[in-house]
Amino acid sequence: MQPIPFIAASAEEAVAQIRARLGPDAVVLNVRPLPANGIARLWQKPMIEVLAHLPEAPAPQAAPISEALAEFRQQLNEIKQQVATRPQHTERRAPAQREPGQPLHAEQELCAPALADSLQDDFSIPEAEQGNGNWRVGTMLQKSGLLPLHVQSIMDRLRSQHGDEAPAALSDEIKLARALLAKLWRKPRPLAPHSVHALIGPAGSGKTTCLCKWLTRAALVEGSSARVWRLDGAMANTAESLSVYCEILGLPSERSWQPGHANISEDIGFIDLPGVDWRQPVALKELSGQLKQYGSPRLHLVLNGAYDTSILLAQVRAFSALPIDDLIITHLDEESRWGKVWNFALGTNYSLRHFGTGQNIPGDFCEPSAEMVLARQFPCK
Ligand SMILES: Nc1nc2c(ncn2[C@@H]2O[C@H](COP(=O)(O)OP(=O)(O)OP(=O)(O)O)[C@@H](O)[C@H]2O)c(=O)[nH]1
Ligand SMILES: [Mg+2]
Repeated sequence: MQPIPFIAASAEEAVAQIRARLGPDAVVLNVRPLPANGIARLWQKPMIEVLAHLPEAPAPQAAPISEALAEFRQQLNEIKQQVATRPQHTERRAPAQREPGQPLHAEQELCAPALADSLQDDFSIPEAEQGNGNWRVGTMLQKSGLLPLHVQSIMDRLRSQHGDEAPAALSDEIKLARALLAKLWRKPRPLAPHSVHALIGPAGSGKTTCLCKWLTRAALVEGSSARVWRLDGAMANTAESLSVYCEILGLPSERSWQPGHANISEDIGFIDLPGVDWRQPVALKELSGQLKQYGSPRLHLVLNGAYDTSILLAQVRAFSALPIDDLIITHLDEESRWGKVWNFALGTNYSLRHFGTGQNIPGDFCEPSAEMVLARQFPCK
């Protein structure tokens, strides 16, 4: 649906307009102050323009599965060429059976026993399929970003539930894997009313950007009252844009914390802090002490999802010294292998609260679900 501009004098007025026209599922794409014209600006209240739309169901993305099949096909072509250049081998082996003119599917060809036999010394089984009988979905899971450890645990469960013999069709294997993964998804805890939330994490992971997105959703879509603290840490918090953004939304933002601030009358409070060097235990200890002064707010660890999984897990381990509630994964617009997020779901005790999928404030922000991630991993059900 095309974005619709709403012009209002306040955040509350904008919410009322958006709700009346688009309902509660509306997503805010942009907010900007409107300049008052001429002399009228002396008495006119500044207006804001809010762009909102109703998101459509995400279009299935064909890339990951077609990439996997393209790779299968490429491997197959290489195998065929190797067979063609070895006449003795092909004489000994019977060709795979098929009707004349019937197209060969890559997976059928790879599974044809005669062909597989003839290539035993040339064709190594992908790591994810070793010891997994004729199940093929493990390779797909690994290619979509799951660590081999988690792939193996999924494959072990699939085989113990459904037997060593994989279903004939790859699509049925995928269905079983999807159903199993969906059961392993952990939902984040509901937010307590009047709670304060601190977004913490490594430098530049997208904390302030996410805070602005979350704040706009809370204020403009859910109609909540909100309050923001932009606080310094070991480094100064230079995110001036956050204060400007709060001004546009007409929300209070403060630069210092006073005793008693933890008991807020607003529906929700947000603390923005500068990034912390997660490789330095001292820096994490300092952050921990600082957070205690703020009455131990709810902690959301913000990580750049485009980083390598080994770095992400090392960051989770470092920050787990703090009482983290859940994770927010950003930069997913820069990552095609969304299967990576299962490494958090399966390899940590944390749930995933939000995904950031772009630089736009306040758009490109969503509450993830197993279905959403699986739809990206396996666009064809
Ligand atoms: N592509 C993309 N860029 C993002 C996303 N989230 C944030 N960014 C960009 O990443 C950069 C850092 O974002 P910030 O929100 O300032 O990060 P931060 O964690 O607050 O940074 P520090 O406070 O300096 O630690 C900015 O250029 C953002 O526009 C995202 O989901 N996708
Ligand atoms: Mg910041």
